[in-house]
Amino acid sequence: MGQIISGKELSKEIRAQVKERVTALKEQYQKVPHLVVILVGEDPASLSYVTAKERACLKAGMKSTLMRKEETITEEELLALITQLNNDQDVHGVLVQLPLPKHIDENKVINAIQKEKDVDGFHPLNVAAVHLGEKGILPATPKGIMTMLNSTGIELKGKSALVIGRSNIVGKPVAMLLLKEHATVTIAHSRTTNLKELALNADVLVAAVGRAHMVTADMIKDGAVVIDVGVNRLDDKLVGDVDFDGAKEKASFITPVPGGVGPMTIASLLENTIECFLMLESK
Ligand code: L34
Repeated sequence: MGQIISGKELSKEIRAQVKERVTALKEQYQKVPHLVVILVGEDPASLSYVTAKERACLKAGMKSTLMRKEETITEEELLALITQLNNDQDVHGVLVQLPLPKHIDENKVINAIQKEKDVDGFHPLNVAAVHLGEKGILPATPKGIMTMLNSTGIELKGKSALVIGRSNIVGKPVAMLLLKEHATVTIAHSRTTNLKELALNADVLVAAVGRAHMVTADMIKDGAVVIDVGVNRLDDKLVGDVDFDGAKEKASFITPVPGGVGPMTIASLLENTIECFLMLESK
């Protein structure tokens, strides 16, 4: 049976480190990092994620503002709000929780956030940095995944890694980060015809599709490291993209849902907020 990589425990350690760094920053700059999170609409899952982000900020000694906007906010109004936050010296990070309502162009909104305040790492300039292997803000979920992989002590160099899912938020960036660590990376997606074959060859498998239990035990190579990014509601229960109970018998390491990648996303966001603070304040 594989070992469980507890995002819950690992994120606690990171958050304690963040808290210490915030104390030191407060001493040095007479202020603390301030994250502003914008939530448009009433989606209960999104609300629970942004509430968790706010709580984590406050617990780490940072300043946090949650701005809730009606579903009917126009793109123009949202862009104007972002401009205002870009110009606000008291704000170090701006996060617009996704998804946005259909009448708003997500790319336009992401592009509007000042690069140095882009705590999500979604701005094209930060995306480019990841692709070029340069320094930039890493998106929180991929960053958390790499921290989890790192915590196992396994060597990624030369390993075959399969990323299932090609989203801009998770699949694409995590593939680039695995590549940077010298893994041989394959990206599978909804049109992939030989998923099982690819999966059975993978030493590291990252499932980021958003389909409950789509990765089953028979698809997992013995001793593989399995990272489950899915957060799906199935019969009122929270489950991942991986059939955990079956998969854990074959994996060497596996992340649970809940308590896996989700908490690591939040811990990485706090780290990013400090990075943004430093970029803005040490100019
Ligand atoms: N802009 N939009 C922006 N940035 C992000 O980084 C996100 N994401 C994704 C959705 N939209 C975003 C998140 O914050 C997904 N996501 C996220 C964050 C935290 C958790 C899950 C998804 C999380 O903490 N999950 C808990 C369970 C929470 C529950 O009970 O609902 C877990 O243990 O997995």
